[in-house]
Amino acid sequence: MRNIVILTGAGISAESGIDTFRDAGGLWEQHRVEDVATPEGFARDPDLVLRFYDMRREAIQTKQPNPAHEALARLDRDWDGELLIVTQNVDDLHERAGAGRVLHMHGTHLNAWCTACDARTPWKGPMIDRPACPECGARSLRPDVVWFGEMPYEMDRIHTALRQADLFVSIGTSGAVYPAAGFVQEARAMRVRTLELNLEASQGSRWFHETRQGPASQLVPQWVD
Ligand code: BJW
Repeated sequence: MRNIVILTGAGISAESGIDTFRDAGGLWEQHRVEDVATPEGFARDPDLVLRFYDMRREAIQTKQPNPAHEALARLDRDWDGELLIVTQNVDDLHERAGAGRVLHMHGTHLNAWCTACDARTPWKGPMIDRPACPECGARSLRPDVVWFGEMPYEMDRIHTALRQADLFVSIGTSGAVYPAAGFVQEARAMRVRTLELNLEASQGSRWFHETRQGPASQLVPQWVD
């Protein structure tokens, strides 16, 4: 076995203290998805959306990687075959644990995106204060994240990695959001071995060759080491 693609979701960061979306008490119980995670919601009430992401960004900055992120960083360091960690998370805990081969398909809380000139620049200070774009000066910054109805990033690179993979591992994701939720079927169609590590059965569990249930901080180091 040479080539591994790993998909991670909010569940891998849950034990670092970052809220998931769809679990009890998760973000979608506190906020309406249509209001804070769609371009239409942003157009309707930008202040609400900018406050939501300022709050999320501040919270993420105070959190630390957990043993699951650390185990994947060890794997990334030691694995001399191809490896790609495709994360749906906007946090940077994979990188802070030391992983290098990470792709953020739903964007990152580290960047702002200027809707006037299309530049991605480091996100500095609360966006609710409407800082100017460092490239063009317009006050048109939004979080560099992918909302419903928008195209996730680097899909070509992900499809290529899946086509070349020997193993696809999904960690801490509910399998509720496409296209990520469809990767397991894509992998199976290419005869790639598939493994799910999640706290509980997910919407996609039935598609995996093997599923293991439990907290990521235990399951991921067990799988890696
Ligand atoms: C633990 C744990 C522990 C807890 N240890 N585990 C096909 C069919 C139907 C619909 C569609 C389709 N294709 C596209 C769609 C529409 C839509 C979609 O999927 N809708 C569904 C709701 C049905 N998808 C899109 O719109 C996507 N775009 C797209 O497809 O573009 C195509 C296009 C074509 C042409 C023109 C234009 C576009 C974009 C989706 C963007 C999602 N964005 C968000 C917000 C990102 C920014 C932010 O962070 O705020 O991404 S929504 C949110 O959900 C976030 C997440 O990345 C994503 C997935 O959530 P995740 O990570 O799975 O979290 P949870 O909370 O759902 O699950 C956590 C899991 O962890 C649970 O299972 C727990 O049990 C587990 N867990 N503790 C281990 N300790």
